[in-house]
Amino acid sequence: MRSTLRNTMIGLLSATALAATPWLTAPATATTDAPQKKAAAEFTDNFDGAAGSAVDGSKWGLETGDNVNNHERQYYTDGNKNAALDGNGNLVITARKENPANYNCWYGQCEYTSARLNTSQKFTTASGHVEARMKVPQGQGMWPAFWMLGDDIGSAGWPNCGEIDIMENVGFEPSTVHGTLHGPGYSGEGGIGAGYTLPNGAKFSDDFHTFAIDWSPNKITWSVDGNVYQTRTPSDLNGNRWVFDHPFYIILNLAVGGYWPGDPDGSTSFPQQLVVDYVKVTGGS
Ligand SMILES: [Ca+2]
Repeated sequence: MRSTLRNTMIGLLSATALAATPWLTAPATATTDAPQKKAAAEFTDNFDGAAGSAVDGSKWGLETGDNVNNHERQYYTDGNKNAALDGNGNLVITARKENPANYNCWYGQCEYTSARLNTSQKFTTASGHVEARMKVPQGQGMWPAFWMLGDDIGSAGWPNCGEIDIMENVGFEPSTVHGTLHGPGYSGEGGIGAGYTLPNGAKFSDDFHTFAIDWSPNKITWSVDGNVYQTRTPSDLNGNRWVFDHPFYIILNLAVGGYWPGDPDGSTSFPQQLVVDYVKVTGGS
């Protein structure tokens, strides 16, 4: 996402997770000291469930609030307000032009609602095949993303914790997605990445596609529908530090507006939907 929801994340962690579970502040020595004894980290959510129900709380947490870091325009809500199962095996993250509860954003009264989910405190991995199958929305100002942040963001901060953007799409580029690494010395506009463009002017919003990384020590490759379009190793970082050697958690969100996509305009229809068939991780560690 080229930046993080730091204000909300820190608020969420300190106010909720850390207060409720003080053991989280202890070093995770049991897992990090004996990786050879640990089973491969696996994660699957096929988003099966009744229409309208919220996501599985054992797998996902919802981040709430606004995000001034990217100048995003939406307010992220909790429960099933903007992230719900559709009853057909999909998670639907819906961005609406509304403000039903007097939500306050960095720019004043919020203009939009949406949702942002993560597996922080629930699932992390430091390698493996990380994949989602999804159909993105289409419209000026839309910014769907499937990405990962280093689990040590609370102590190391961003970008030292590392950020792996598996898939980002901005509304003014309907045929292209981006995969990017952010870390110390290569964050924000300096992120290391590449784009993948569908042939013949096809739009990503026309159909479902799979977006994945294959992540091993000192190497990450990105693919769309199995087509590898980018490989990154420490030699790509211009002498900067590779920070993708520790556990990361997964994030799914649909941002509205911001520095990169620009804001919605008269051509943008609402509601907009990011439809996710599944998220899975195999061969993780
Ligand atoms: Ca599914």
